Amino acid sequence: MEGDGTRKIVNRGFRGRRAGTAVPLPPGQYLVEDFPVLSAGPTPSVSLETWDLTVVDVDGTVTRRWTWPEFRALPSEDVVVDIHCVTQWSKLGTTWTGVSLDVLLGDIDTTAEFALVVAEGDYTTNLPLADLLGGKAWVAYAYDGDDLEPEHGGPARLLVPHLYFWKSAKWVRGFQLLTEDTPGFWEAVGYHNYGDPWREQRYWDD
Ligand SMILES: Nc1nc2c(c(=O)[nH]1)N[C@H]1C(S)=C(S)[C@@H](COP(=O)(O)O)O[C@H]1N2
Ligand SMILES: [Mo]
Repeated sequence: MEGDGTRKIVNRGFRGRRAGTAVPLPPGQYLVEDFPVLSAGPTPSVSLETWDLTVVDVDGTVTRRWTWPEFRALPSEDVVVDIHCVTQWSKLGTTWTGVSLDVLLGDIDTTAEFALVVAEGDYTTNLPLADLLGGKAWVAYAYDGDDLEPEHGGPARLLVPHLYFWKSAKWVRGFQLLTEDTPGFWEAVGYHNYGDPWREQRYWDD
């Protein structure tokens, strides 16, 4: 009897997906099959010779720094995640390779509760440190098994799929750890400070 019950549940889920009713999509989003490019400015040309990734602690000291070869030598993982842009497109089942923020920030002893993510150009974005930890965020350097293309943030970008995709800073270069939250590029001009797509936190008042 137990075996029969299990089989029924599996079959129900299978039929639901085939009928297109079981695809999870946050409110107000629509599906895309292509991969749109959204950048506030031009795609920077980044030299791997001078590239580094730094973590700056609350007192301004550089507590961690990796060159490109050092970063690439860190343990990485493949992740398959759904991404949700605030301009309402969502893309399901995207495949990335990157280094977990648990690896990058894991053993840092800090009083910080927030981070300002800093990218090439003037792009920044803020989030609670807790949203970078616990298997929720990566610095990704490959998409679908290939080097990350420059327009999508190559050589490396932040990937924080549980928040709107503007939090996933392309061309990421560092993390400024903070005791007090500081709005980033989009958060300062009207986009939601946290940006949870499932609660449709698009703008300040949402
Ligand atoms: N440095 C940087 N990162 C960025 C952006 C940007 O303009 N500059 N745009 C954000 C926004 S609004 C989105 S939706 C995604 C788009 O990533 P994609 O171009 O790879 O689709 O990158 C985010 N990260
Ligand atoms: Mo976006």
